[in-house]
Amino acid sequence: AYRNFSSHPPEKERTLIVVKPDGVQRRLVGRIVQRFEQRGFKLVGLKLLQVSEDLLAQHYQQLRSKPFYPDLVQYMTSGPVVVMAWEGHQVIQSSRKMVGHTNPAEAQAGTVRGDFSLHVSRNVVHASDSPEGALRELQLWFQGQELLNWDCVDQFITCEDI
Ligand code: IDP
Repeated sequence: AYRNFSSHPPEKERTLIVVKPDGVQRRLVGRIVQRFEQRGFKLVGLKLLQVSEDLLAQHYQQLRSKPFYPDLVQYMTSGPVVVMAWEGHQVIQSSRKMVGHTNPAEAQAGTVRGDFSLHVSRNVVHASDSPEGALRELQLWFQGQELLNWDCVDQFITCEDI
């Protein structure tokens, strides 16, 4: 396995991506999923859910004292979210780049936020920002058995060579 990467083996890193309520309501789920598939990442967890204020308080524990926190809670609980776990080489760093700047006005074209949003209070998507954050958030949003390990049917042709 990974014979073509002998000096730089790919890392099996995982991250949490959440399509926020505005993304679900605006029918952006498919296009966001498509970007991660197209990049070559592997989907290892996926569900639609209504977030509780308690889970959100844990997820955004570092923002609880911010003046915008009440609005953030209202936003994030305004409808269902799609929660995903994606796996692949440097997926945490790459997905932050794919998602773009927190403030869509600063986000580059080609990023999810830069292509689909205008305002920081409706910025469509969440992506974990560090290995520690990704681990913490995956454990918060997913039960262990909801994250699956699986192989490509064509792994001997393509998947090893991605
Ligand atoms: P991130 O989502 O890019 O990691 P954070 O600073 O962790 O950015 O902020 C979390 C979320 O809080 C943002 O994605 C956005 O939805 C919301 N947020 C951040 N700053 C503001 C603000 O100044 N006004 C309103 N909402 C904000």
